[in-house]
Amino acid sequence: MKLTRRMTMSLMGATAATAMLPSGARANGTVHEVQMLNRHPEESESMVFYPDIVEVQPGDTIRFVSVDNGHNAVSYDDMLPEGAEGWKSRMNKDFEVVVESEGAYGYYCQPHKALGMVGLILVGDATANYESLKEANLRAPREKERWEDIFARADEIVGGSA
Ligand SMILES: [Cu+2]
Repeated sequence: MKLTRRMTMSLMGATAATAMLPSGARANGTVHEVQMLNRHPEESESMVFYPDIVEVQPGDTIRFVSVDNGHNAVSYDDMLPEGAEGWKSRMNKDFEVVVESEGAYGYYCQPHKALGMVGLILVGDATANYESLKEANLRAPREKERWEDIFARADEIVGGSA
């Protein structure tokens, strides 16, 4: 059987990608780690996801790493792209979610939501629902404050790609 150049390339690509991944991981997509921490490594903030903004591609994996105990990661019901599934991880456990839908995803730590332990995932071109996240229902002042800070930084990213 004769292989076309394109077939050969895709076979090689598949082999290389599979070889680099740990067993059980998806064949496609990159894994991005988000640490759940009691203290920010560089700033004087406590109870943080680090980094609190990640830019990824559809099919990538977000791995929440339980570096410090007492945290989890839960998606906001009103901060998801249309059709995307939410998640809720167990306390004190590492957790992985594969983000398939393009758009913006907001999430929080259940015990520290009111303290502003929140984060944002931008998947591909996030413009479809990004602005709608700003209308989400936030109750705690510290939670609002952290989101304002995140949006100020994310505006640069989302605006820049439009
Ligand atoms: Cu927490």
